[in-house]
Amino acid sequence: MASLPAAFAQSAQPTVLRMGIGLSADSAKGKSVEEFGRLLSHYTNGALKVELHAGGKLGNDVTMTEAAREGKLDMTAPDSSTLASLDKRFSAINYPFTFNNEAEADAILDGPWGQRLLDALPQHGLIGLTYWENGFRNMTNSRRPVSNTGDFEGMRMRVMQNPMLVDSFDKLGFTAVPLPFTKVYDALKTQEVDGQENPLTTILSSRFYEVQKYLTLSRHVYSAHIVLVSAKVWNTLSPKHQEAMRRAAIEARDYERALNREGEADALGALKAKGMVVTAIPRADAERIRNRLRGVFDKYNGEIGTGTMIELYIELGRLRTLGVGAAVAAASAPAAPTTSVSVSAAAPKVVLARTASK
Ligand code: TK8
Repeated sequence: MASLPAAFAQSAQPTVLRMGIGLSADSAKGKSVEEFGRLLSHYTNGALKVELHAGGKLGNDVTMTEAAREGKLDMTAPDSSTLASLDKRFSAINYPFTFNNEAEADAILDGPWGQRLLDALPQHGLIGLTYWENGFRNMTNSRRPVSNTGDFEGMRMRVMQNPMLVDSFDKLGFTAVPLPFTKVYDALKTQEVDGQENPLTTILSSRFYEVQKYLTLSRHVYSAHIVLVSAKVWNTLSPKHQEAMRRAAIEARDYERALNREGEADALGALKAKGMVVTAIPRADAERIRNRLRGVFDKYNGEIGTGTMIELYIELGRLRTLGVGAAVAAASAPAAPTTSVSVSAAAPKVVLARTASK
């Protein structure tokens, strides 16, 4: 090998990008990292490869993001809420009962609003390629069926490491316990916390049903995973390879979202079959919850910047006026009538008036 010209040696030796994720290899996310790797290898004629390290083996969302910033990890895909420590605007994605359906989330995150947040990352040592779906979050707990906001009282609830979420859950009567995802299963098992909240696909792929009896279909927060590359690594790649990375990440995004969405309906059936007792938060409670959170929103609107929030609500108002996602949401509503996916939130109403007056 040593006698080969450098160019030959290089083409024979692919660059391997190590990508760490918190979810398991058989989650929609894990499968989509594999798909991303296949596409990337294809578009770079085998020059770039991706190596998946799933199940939190390389750390949690916060520590893997830090490692990527330092150039010690090539890629990761944390829940975007954890990036609020770098840029507070990331919290805006996770305001409870803000997106009515997946189509709205896609339009916002893939549009100029989502892009502006990605554009803020290079100054923090990260390249944000695109948003993948984590999904609408639902609650589980080991104590009792939850079917209205009164049932939240006193329950110790694990939440993601994001101050807006901690404040929101506290305000609703829970005792919010921020923990990295990698600690959740054990914390539930030892009853250090009573409950957690995640998309149905994660509750299934992370086997939370083994340690949680009650599932509440609440769809209270939409959350996204963000595909990150260490800027230190990115800067060593040729423009052609950078382009291939973006293209592969976006194509894998569409694959991941489709897989996650298909998986959601199946996951509900599977969780029931595992013996989980399923309840739902009625539609009217969502409105009440948002009203109770006004003070929290006021605080974070200030931190995030009201301009960013208004732009978000104007865009949501525009999408609702156009009926984006309405048909999809109706078609994908779970069987039980009380598990409706669509919730009209207090704040966007104001926005509809704004949009209408344009
Ligand atoms: C996995 C996490 C997970 C998220 C959470 O690393 O922390 O609850 O929903 O998907 O990103």
